[in-house]
Amino acid sequence: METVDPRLREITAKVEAGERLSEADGITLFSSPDLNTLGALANRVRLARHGRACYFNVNRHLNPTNVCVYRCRFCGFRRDPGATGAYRMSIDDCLAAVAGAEELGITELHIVGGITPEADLDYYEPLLRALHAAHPSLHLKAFTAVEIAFFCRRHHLTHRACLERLIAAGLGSMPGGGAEIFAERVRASVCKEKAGADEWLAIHRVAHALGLRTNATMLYGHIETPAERVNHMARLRALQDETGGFQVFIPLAYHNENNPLAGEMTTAFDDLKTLAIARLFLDNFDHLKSFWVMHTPQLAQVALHYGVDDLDGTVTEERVTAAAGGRTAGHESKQELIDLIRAAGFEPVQRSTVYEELARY
Ligand code: V47
Ligand code: SF4
Repeated sequence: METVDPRLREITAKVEAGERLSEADGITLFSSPDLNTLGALANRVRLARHGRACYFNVNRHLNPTNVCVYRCRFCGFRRDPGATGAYRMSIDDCLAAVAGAEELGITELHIVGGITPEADLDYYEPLLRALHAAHPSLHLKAFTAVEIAFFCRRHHLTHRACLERLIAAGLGSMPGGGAEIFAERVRASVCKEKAGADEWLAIHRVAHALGLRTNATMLYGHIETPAERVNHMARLRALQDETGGFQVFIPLAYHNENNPLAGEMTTAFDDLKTLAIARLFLDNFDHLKSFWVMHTPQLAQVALHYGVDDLDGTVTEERVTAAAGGRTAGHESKQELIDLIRAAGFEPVQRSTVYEELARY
């Protein structure tokens, strides 16, 4: 019995010849049920790039405020100003949350928050300076391009001037959030207030020009079509051709609790397929991350065989996924991460935020 989808033969040949996949190829891959052939191909690409290494870091998240004046329909994290459960941490609250980080082996703080005039540069600049002064060895990975766009509007700054100020205050790199799906049709429906695709990409372009490494995400599994997922990746690939500044691509699986969109959750089949296609399509991205908090540690282990080479980190106190129903959004210890990588047949490599190797286990 024929088990290989014949349409994948041509695509396999292209990948093996080092030829770039077209958007049409990407759409074909999404329409194929042949996950094993797709996964095996993505795994070959992954092994050629990284061998059996699986990267992780020891980090914690800091979400200084959940107050947000935007209303993304997939978001369970945001609160209206003054609503029950709304918070904004003071600088002292943030310092207290991060106290003792070095003793716990933490090397990175991932800082993102809601969009509110109460958390503009007048709030964040002193916060970064205070964190940097108290913890000079901690890498501050902070602010999605959506937050940067908001700071620029509020303070009448260019993207460059805003990023320069934040770098001077201690910013070390930028996370990849806020990208969602670039297609205007989707943004108009699920996140119409936030910075659009062009501005998201423009901010990352400037960040790269200033020497900041950045990450890129895609929030999938809601109202987008396969073609819109592929086009999202194509736009990232084009910018990466220009700058080379992206470190990693992170597909984020939509979670459906406490948010107005109330869609279906993604299936493991779709998660693995999306990761494998990303590995094949984004030929100029070094790393592919399964954010285990969203995919679950169990699926993240399997994903290591479908193109993934990075499991993010220990992720202490992540709140965005938890708010939307993530059951694993707590804290995975370093030893637990090492054990689950080993059990999947890979070699745990602790990395810094910018992918320097810190230890191999
Ligand atoms: O921008 C919001 C997404 C992002 C939901 O750069 C949701 O290393 C799923 O960007 N279901 C924040 N996702 C998280 C993020 C991230 C996470 C880990 C590592 C990195 C990195 C970046 O989470 C938001 C949005 O795209 N999100 N609501 C939801 N219901
Ligand atoms: Fe606000 Fe971010 Fe939630 Fe959108 S995803 S509503 S910008 S906190």
